[in-house]
Amino acid sequence: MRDTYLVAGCGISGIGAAKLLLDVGAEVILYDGNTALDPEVIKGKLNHREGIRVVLGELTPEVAGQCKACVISPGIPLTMPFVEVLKACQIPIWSEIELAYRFSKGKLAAITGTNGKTTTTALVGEILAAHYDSAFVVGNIGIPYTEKALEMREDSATVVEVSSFQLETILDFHPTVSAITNITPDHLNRHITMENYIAVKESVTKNQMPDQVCVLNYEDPVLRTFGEHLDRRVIFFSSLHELPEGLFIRDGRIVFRHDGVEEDMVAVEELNILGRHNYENAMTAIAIGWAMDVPVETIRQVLMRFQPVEHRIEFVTNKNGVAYYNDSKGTNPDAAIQAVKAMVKPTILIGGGYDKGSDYDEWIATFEGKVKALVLLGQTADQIEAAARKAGFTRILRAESMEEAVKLSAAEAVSGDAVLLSPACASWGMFANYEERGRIFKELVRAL
Ligand code: UMA
Repeated sequence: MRDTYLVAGCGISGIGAAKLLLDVGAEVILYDGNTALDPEVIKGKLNHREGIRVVLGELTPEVAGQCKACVISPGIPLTMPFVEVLKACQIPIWSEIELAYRFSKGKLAAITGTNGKTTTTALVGEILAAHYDSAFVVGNIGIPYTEKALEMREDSATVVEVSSFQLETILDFHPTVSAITNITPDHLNRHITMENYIAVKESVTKNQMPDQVCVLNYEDPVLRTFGEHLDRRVIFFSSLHELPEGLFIRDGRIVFRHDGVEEDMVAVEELNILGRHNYENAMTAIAIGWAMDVPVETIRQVLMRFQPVEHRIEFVTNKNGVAYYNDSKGTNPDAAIQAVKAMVKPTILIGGGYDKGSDYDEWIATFEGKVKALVLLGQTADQIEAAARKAGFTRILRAESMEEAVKLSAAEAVSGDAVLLSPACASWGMFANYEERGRIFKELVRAL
């Protein structure tokens, strides 16, 4: 008889997991709490027509009891009532990355951390692709690991971006190389305490062997202590201190000291990604690339040509000592929060656009001590201004067009500041799409 698996969540992880399971001959019960979903639409996303059932709303012990294991999507908290049903039936719960790991092959690098993991994952992906014939970039970055796992070979090299949500239910997940970029408070509504959140991030290395590499940020107090007591080959990187072993910046150049040798990697000025956080991302990627057996010269070449993703905290240019960033892809408050968090300089923020009914309070709460002025445009300008004033933020300017927003921002900025377009709203109404909005912003900035 074929094994039956419960796949919880019908988003991209759930569809990826179901496809993998069907491909290897299992039966799948796809479960989702949202009763408004259409089972036929869900089935239409799968690669098989047989062996699939869709259950929406409540999960009964009768259904749960038929399953060998439940593969859970990252967005589902373990406090959901159906998880209690699974526990009562003693059904093991696997993260979607756990399932993928069990079917994947080759070398695996896993990157987690609060910030910087997507850029680092993309950079490591390019480093791996430059050396390996078969390289994959998967995980929280947007391509479910389960979508690609069956394509992997013994000689493949994969980098997976892993979120704390995905790590909560790993069992045997065992990367060849692991990395934690940094840990600052995030997702505490889900993990409840900082201790839980830290423990879940640190678990990325829990199945590694003592001789396997874990890359950690020396400037993060939690990770420094963790690394100092960790029974692994720890490679620390530091943006502030010269380290006896590991990666650091000396005289504007990234240096890698290991096994008694000192490699001069690259001048930070030669990188297209800017800011201390990005130098940290570059150092993480170097350590991972090296631990994944990519020659140092190949890593160096990729570092010098790597470009940030267009419209995602993309550095545009420096004008009069002011750094301009295009984050037009920040089309919702969550994405825009990441952009504000990534800024290391006092920032003039351009926001506002089409109204999707979002709530801006959390976004505004991240401004503190960093955003010095807010330039608003578009349909949501009134609503954002009201929310900002309620939170005590008062340096607010209004613009009728992107041209005016860029001019106002340039006038407001002084040398050493940054100007960031990260609207937290869609572009519709003023632009065809976020790409057009970002391109126009960049043209206006360059013409200043
Ligand atoms: N659902 C339930 N019950 C719940 C919650 C959700 O049934 O209690 C159902 C929803 O009705 C929906 C499905 O679950 O049908 C959605 O599953 P999901 O939220 O896990 O979303 P996916 O589409 O599978 O995308 C997930 C990640 N999403 C989250 O972690 C919230 C994506 O990360 C990831 O790219 C993708 O898997 C592939 O690995 C996004 C993210 O926001 C980008 N990540 C967070 C972050 O980066 O901070 C962690």
